[in-house]
Amino acid sequence: SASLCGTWDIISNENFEGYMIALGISPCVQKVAAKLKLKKVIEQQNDQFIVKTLSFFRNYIISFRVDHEFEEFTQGLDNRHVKSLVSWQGNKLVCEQRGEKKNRGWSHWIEDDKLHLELYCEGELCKQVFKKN
Ligand code: RET
Repeated sequence: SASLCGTWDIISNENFEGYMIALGISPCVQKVAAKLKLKKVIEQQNDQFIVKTLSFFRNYIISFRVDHEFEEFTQGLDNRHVKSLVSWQGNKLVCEQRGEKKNRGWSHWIEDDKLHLELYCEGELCKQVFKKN
């Protein structure tokens, strides 16, 4: 399937607010975060990924190996410790984040030259779309 690699700029962000509320993000941070022009930088070497979520306000950077569970600390986000497992499900790179919050995770895929990201937590679904920079 098409590569996720590259530098991506957000063009739509549906229900980011609901997702942030589900995570318990403070109202002040929500207000700032809702307006951010997020950038994703994704790098891949074989089964190893680095995903950078960048903005003037805060950056969130993770690296992981597909099919290898890792301890993720969601620093600057909701500051929780989760056990994360990323795997390929067809053309989608899917992450399950096990921890205090139920039904939490995300999935990334390419569709029509756009990067799609769905973020979910406890019944809230946020859909973000990015175009190649
Ligand atoms: C920001 C700003 C502060 C508040 C929130 C944020 C959300 C970040 C998210 C990052 C997701 C990253 C993923 C990486 C995959 O590899 C922008 C740090 C809530 C949702 C899915």
